Amino acid sequence: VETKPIAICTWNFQNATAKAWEVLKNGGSALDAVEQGVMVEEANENNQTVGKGGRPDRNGNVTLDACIMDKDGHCGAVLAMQNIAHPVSVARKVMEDTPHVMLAGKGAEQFAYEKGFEKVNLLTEKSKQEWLEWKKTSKYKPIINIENHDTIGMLAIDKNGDISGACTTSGMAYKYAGRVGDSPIIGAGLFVDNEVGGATATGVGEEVVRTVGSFLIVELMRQGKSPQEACEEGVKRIMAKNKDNTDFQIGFIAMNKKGDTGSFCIHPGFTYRQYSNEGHVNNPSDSFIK
Ligand code: SD4
Repeated sequence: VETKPIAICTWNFQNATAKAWEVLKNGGSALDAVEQGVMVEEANENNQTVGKGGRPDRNGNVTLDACIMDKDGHCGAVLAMQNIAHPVSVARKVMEDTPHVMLAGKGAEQFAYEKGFEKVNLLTEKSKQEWLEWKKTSKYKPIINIENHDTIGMLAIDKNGDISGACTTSGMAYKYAGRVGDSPIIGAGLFVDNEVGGATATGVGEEVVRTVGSFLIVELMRQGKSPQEACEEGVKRIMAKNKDNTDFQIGFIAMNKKGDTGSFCIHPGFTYRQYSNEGHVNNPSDSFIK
């Protein structure tokens, strides 16, 4: 297989993808590229769905979910972790420095401190004020493509042809305390098999978990489907379980070993950013509902 360095991510996160591309161009690994790439959004306080600045749960606590997966199928994840600015990096430490795959809540936070991560306040004034406003009615309804869907999932191939992926989010705004979505669940929000390709998701995580979406897409590619065809099937599987409800968004992106990419979503509006030697583009995704 001819090697084709490439980085893609959910949505139009240009700075994050540019960072991943810089790592790849300098000969870095796909693992470093996806970690450093998504860290850009974790640090971006204006992104209210990832890292610092993320919207809190209904109690006003920002709780973060993230995972990472490498070319050897090693993976690490943190679930509902508070007070740490870069959950993806903690997830990587879980992968590299522990015999475990997932650490949750206080345990994850404690582990992060032991690894030298600083305690930071993740709740910005803007997210706090919006939460206080939300509390007046406490009505929870995800708004398609606007409120709740800016999780970053990223996939990369490096100069050796190896694939890695990462996914990081603050989850659904005003979720129940302790709620965990798809993003840190290996196989749901992210899956990489270096022999085949990778996939990652954004949108209403419960639906992605129910169908183990990213694993499904990688397995469909293993069986011969293109990344595009596999993403379409992934969304159709979800829609088959939601015949009377299209009131939510899901977006999948996928990449195979050759560096071919694809995406599919429920509602128009989802895009994915792509950097490779062929250029830097924001690809519009085809959608189930036209
Ligand atoms: C979740 N998939 O926690 C995430 C939400 C998301 O942009 O994609 N937000 O369910």
